[in-house]
Amino acid sequence: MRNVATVILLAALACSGSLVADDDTVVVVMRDMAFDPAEVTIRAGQTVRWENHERRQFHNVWFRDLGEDPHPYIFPEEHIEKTFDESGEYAYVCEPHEDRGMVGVVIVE
Ligand SMILES: [Cu+2]
Repeated sequence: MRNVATVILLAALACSGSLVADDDTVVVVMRDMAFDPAEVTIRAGQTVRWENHERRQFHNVWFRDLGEDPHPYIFPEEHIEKTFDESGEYAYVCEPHEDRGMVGVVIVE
């Protein structure tokens, strides 16, 4: 029974591009050399969690415009989180795959 529930949960996750882990966390999936969804809109104080759902490929998240250093690589089944306290548009890239279009933006209202 538990396995059935797990399968249903995984199917639900696979079908939804964007999901909310809880009221204060929005999930962006890294898969197929892309951020999904590439654009998320959140409220100030909410957290974005980037989850790597690739089978083998690593990625990272780099808010270059903020003057930050690139985050270390995030490998499959790993994730990172970042909380946004001020409204604005925060563009980011995956440093090793920016030239393949792996870019995203967090809009904080
Ligand atoms: Cu990447």
